[in-house]
Amino acid sequence: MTETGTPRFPRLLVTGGAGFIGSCFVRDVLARKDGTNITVIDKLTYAGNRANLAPVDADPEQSARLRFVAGDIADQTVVARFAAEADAVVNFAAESHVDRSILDPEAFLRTDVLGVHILLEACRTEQERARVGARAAAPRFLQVSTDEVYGSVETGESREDDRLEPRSPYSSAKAGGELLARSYFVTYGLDVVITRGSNTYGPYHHPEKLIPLFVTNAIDDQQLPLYGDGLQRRDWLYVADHAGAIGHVLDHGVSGETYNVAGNNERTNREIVTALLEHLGKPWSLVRQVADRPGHDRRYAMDSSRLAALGWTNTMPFAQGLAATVDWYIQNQDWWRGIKSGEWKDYYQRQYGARLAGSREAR
Ligand code: NAD
Ligand code: TDX
Repeated sequence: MTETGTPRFPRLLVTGGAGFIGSCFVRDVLARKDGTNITVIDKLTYAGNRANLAPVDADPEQSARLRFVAGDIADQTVVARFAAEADAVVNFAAESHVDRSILDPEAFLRTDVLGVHILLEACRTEQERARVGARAAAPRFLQVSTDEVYGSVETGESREDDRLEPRSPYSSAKAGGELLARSYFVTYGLDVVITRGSNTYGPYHHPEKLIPLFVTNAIDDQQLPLYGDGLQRRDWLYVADHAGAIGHVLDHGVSGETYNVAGNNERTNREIVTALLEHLGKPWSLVRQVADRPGHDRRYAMDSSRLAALGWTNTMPFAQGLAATVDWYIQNQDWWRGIKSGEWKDYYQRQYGARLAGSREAR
């Protein structure tokens, strides 16, 4: 947003806007009621859910400023059409789950690398149109990346200029996507900014990920499959803080720069599970120690002073965010029970069947 209250980018193309973080970004930007119009392109994979935008549909003023396109970012025709009408492109679209990338990596390359390439090419076409006067300015491109591109960080905190050492098919594909985005800044002078966010949690989080999986399983008194010793460490960031930081970088980020978005809430997985069970009033005996994730990154931690210098700080205290998240899952059971059916059952069996059969009580 500019100082006059008018949006810097009045027409946004938001890819992956029906997913967890993308839908939060769309809901929050439209709720500002500053006149921003958003086109969402989302393939509606197993992780995408049109219902994540229901709060927008419920308000006629907001829904009039949202256009939803069911489409693939790797589809050049769809992307070109909507990039032509956008002042900025914010790319949330991705295959995002590490465990699925271990089971089946190919979809990750297609969306997280090739999809980014198609989006960048569409922006490059628009840059050329701007050069010949067919539009006012080239679109800005924001690539949503992840702390996982640094790989496992045993001590200290990753800074933006550190080496990228991704270790899973997911994080390697994400690193490929963001390096490609950076190359379009260097090579073609495209206006590119990149964010690397920490492990994000909050409402509308697909129940395949640690926090929503364990909360929804525990509500049903189902076993909680903790990988290995459970002493892996993650830095947790509330979803509205992550979406807000992305909006801040979109508006204020320096072209060509990358910004870490840390949560500054480092916890072991065991600490997370203990807190969830406590809030739900459920026993630790639900927790099973299962075979570890292959190549499991032990720890992520980032320094986000560059983002702080740009004027952004998180606002959600961790205990409050976690409590609000657990309560949301208690109150929105239709949302996740719908997801935990159909394809989900096959996935769950593939991912956890043998693991749980060979599990032992977690001490
Ligand atoms: P998500 O899996 O919940 O949502 C991804 C969305 O992208 C879904 O709506 C899906 O339908 C859509 N999508 C997938 N492939 C597509 C394609 N080819 N074309 C169009 N749409 C497609 O993911 P999320 O947790 O909301 O993550 C959003 C972004 O943030 C991702 O780029 C992810 O790598 C990154 N990120 C996530 C976290 C986290 O903890 N969740 C942390 C840091 C960064
Ligand atoms: O069943 C489980 N048991 C378990 O012990 C699951 C699903 C996870 N875990 C562990 C693995 C990790 O140490 O919990 C931790 C968190 O796992 P995930 O929720 O799968 O997240 P992670 O692998 O850390 O990746 C997340 O953060 C960075 C997002 O899924 C990525 O999209 C993001 O880039």
